[in-house]
Amino acid sequence: MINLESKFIGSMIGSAIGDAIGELAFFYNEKASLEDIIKTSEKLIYTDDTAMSIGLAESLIERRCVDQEHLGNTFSKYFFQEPWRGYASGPPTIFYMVRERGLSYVEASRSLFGGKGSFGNGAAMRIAPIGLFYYKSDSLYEKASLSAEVTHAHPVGMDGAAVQAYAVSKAVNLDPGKEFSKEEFIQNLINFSRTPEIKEKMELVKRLILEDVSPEIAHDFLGRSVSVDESMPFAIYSFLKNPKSFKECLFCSILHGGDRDTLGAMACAISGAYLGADAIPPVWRDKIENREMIERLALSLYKIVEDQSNKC
Ligand code: AR6
Ligand code: MG
Repeated sequence: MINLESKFIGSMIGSAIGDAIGELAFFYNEKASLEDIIKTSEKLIYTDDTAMSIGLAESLIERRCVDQEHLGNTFSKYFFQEPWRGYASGPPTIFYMVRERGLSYVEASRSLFGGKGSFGNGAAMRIAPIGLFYYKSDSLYEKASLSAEVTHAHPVGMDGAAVQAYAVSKAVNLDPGKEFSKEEFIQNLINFSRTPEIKEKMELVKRLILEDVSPEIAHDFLGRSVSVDESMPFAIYSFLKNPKSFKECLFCSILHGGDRDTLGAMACAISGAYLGADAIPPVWRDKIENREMIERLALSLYKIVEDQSNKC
């Protein structure tokens, strides 16, 4: 079994790399041209997915718990510092509402989209730190939904994020030196989910994997929008289709259309948590911006978990 530090780092840095390379794939959508541009790029630049994941990790480390107000403030701080990272409309709307109208983050989040809250994939794309921090905790679902609710209050937005966090935690617990049952992995996610929308999509992922359906067709079935029930399932599919290779998992997740940066961030958070940091091509790791900071955050999360000094 590889060490847990490597799994924590692999998940956090892997997700950042998946995000950055996924974003490039919007412009270079063939494997060869994408590999060329990665080679010639000096730096890999991540998007809002990783900016928010960094915020989530920092808040967990500082508060040792999911503290919604602190978490919202941390997200907001990074948004106002770097608003160009590619945020969709929801989170910034919340940050302005809190700043200008004095609402709490959860009140603002619940008011979006006609009072239904967001079911975008923005809570799932950033959730690796929760999957790591609570990787052996019974309260993972509750913590994941609390972290999601700050910006994504729709039940499907929270459920999709919780299932993505659970996939990361399962991947941490698995030994990459041994075979695992894909059917059992996906069945665990089905049992963990709490909305019919996500459960149904996870059932579909199970069929697509067991019947060895190609990525093109799988993506047609699962959907290509930014809603979490149409993107997170394809990230799970991409991991299960390529469990032994970080690189192939990434290419599968981002080269078939859809919300490429976020698909890369989600699929690679799981792959990195399973395979560990050494499975990531070293040149990619060297090129990702803020590598040291992200890896330091992953190690701090690990230390808190191992010392059992998390407050809840
Ligand atoms: N009703 C209708 N449409 C909705 C609803 C709803 N309840 N919820 C979400 N949408 P948002 P995110 C649609 O704005 O999830 C970035 O590029 C709506 O069209 O909460 O943080 C990231 O990198 C809305 O604009 O943002 C991700 O790729 C959209 O879903 C992506 O955007 C996104 O929801 C995630 O953004
Ligand atoms: Mg993004």
